[in-house]
Amino acid sequence: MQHQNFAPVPELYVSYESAQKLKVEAGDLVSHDLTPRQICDLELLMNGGFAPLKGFLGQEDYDSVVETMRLKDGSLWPMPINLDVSEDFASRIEIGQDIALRDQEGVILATMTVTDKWSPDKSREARHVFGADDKAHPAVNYLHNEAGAVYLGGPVTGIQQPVHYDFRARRDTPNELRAFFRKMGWRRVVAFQTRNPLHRAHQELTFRAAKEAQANLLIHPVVGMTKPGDVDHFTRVRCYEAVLDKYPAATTHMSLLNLAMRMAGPREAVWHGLIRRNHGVTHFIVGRDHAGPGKNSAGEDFYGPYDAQDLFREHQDEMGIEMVDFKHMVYVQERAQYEPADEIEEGVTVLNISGTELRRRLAEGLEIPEWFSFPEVVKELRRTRPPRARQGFTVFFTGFSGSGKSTIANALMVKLMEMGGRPVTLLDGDIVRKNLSSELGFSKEHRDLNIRRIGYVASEITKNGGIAICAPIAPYQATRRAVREDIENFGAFVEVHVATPIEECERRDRKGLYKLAREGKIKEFTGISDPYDTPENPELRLDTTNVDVDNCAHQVLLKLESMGLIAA
Ligand code: PPS
Repeated sequence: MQHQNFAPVPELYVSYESAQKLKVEAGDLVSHDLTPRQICDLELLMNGGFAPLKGFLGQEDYDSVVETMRLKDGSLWPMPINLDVSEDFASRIEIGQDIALRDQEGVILATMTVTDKWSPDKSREARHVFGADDKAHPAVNYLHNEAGAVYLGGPVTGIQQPVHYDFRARRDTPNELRAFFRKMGWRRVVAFQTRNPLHRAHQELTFRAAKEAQANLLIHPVVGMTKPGDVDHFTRVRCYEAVLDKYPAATTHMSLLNLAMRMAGPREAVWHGLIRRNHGVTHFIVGRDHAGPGKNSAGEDFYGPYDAQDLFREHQDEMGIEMVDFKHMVYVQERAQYEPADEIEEGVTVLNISGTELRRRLAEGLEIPEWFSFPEVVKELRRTRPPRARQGFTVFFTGFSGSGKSTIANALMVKLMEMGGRPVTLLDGDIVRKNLSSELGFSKEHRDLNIRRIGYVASEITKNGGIAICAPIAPYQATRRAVREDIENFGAFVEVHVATPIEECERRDRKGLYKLAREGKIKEFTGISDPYDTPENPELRLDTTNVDVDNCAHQVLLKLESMGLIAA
């Protein structure tokens, strides 16, 4: 049986006076600007959430964690926590050098003494840690497409916590939570990890878990980084606050965890357990498919539904935290209450609304019954996710030069403006290159930068309820995917592959560029001397050969209509 251990966890911060001094000295060090994910990792390193880690992993610890889920001293630790940087930055760093770690505004949060520098085998990391080197897994995709090529490792000296302006009163370090539990006399605490809004079923299951473990309850949602496409944490926290009133007073506490999830299923569950243990928790709820990333590229689940529970159970004694199985709760209509699915007799009417069905109902503005969720929660979700026909969205055309992207995009824009209701912006390849990217050429790096800029503007337009129509070549699949992920946080991303064959584009040669490309006068020309990754699953594919522009634009409109983005 686990009981609360009230001793504080070690933090990596220096005293206030030393921090002031160190901050001034660190101003002269070479600086690394932390990515959003690294800021989350650093916060938990510094405040003891990742104890026993003392910094970003060195190479031996990394190898050992990747292959055996243990640090080289044998301590259980399932997740590599690395400071990934670019090759260019790494080439300027010597072993033994101190570097300053800055947040995105340039504030120095910590220094790190670099003890290790190496180029990791990312495919090996993906296979061991995430179970497959498959980019359908969000963390594998991150590893290959976002993370830098070189890892730096070494001990971290904490200067200050990352600043959070939102929900400050709801954020606690491990030692603050431990002190709170001590003050309240809570000796047994069961934590519930979540990245989703809580509905009645969750309330019921957490309530039951607390009763079963004879423990107080900690709702411990992740507000750092979750799965792309999740409900944003601002909305979720407002939803959690609404649900908190439904628990018996003084038995339940909510605290926000600034963790960057990896969606690594079984390993992630063990990681979550260790993090919660560091926060002074004695019990942890592990569900079916805990921290599951969804389907792999073959359409199958990455992990078995109970793999996470099995791995957790195997290690729980060593971790010092006990697992409470998540009960799948369903609503029994006859008795008007939630009950565990495995305790229900045959013949009763069981009601359930899946996550997908909930999203559909929100998107289409349909009823969400009171037995499923609390009216306050539904109200918050509806505020953030109005029906699709009132949300912003992006139509992203991609295809060869001369495929007809711009012409169709222009026709679509006019048709959408004729309908009215939302502002429409066209980000055509040529217009963008004139106004946003005039200094860029056509190397892979520059094309990526160009598409990222377009994606950024489109995501802002989408977020603010407008329609962005983009029409660049956008030849690289990974970049298109990254843009999709950014935009899907705010609204729909409709990829339209203008699949006019290269021969037809060259035959048309409207700008005379293909001729110049063939003559070698234009280098790196897409389709001639530079690659184009054909979109695998676009929302729509158009071939403009023998089809007029009006018809193509009309096909896009029909698609938008079928997706509920414009009213029929
Ligand atoms: S990219 O790859 O998405 O950044 O390209 P994009 O910004 O859409 O720019 C493509 C237009 O630039 C002209 N152009 C070239 N295209 C491809 N390869 C090379 N090397 C090149 N050099 C100039 C070309 O006119 C493209 O316009 P569209 O509208 O696609 O025909």
